[in-house]
Amino acid sequence: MPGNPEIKHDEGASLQEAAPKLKRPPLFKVILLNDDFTPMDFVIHILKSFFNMDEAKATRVMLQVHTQGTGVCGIFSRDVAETKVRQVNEFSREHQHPLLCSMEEA
Ligand code: TYC
Repeated sequence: MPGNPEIKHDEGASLQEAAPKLKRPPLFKVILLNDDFTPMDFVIHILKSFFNMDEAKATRVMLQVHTQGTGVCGIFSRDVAETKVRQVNEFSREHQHPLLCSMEEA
């Protein structure tokens, strides 16, 4: 009898699986840091060639870094962000510029 308080209705409770705890993998912001030495044109070139920005967007981001100290180049998976950071820093060193690229969780 469904309403009878003497009858227990918990059959199957012990068979229930735990809810799967699926977390989305974290995303990472790739950022540029300002310095006093890297030429503005070089930074614009980096933003166009490594982050597929057009001239106008690259100029805006470069000026954001120049005036605020930091700026976001893009948001990527961990692997892609790590590769971008390494490529930008290697390219800057090859050209004897101190430009620093880094990443932080978005
Ligand atoms: N501050 C640099 C200059 O005056 C330009 C610059 C912009 C450097 C952005 C780094 O991430 C940077 N030449």
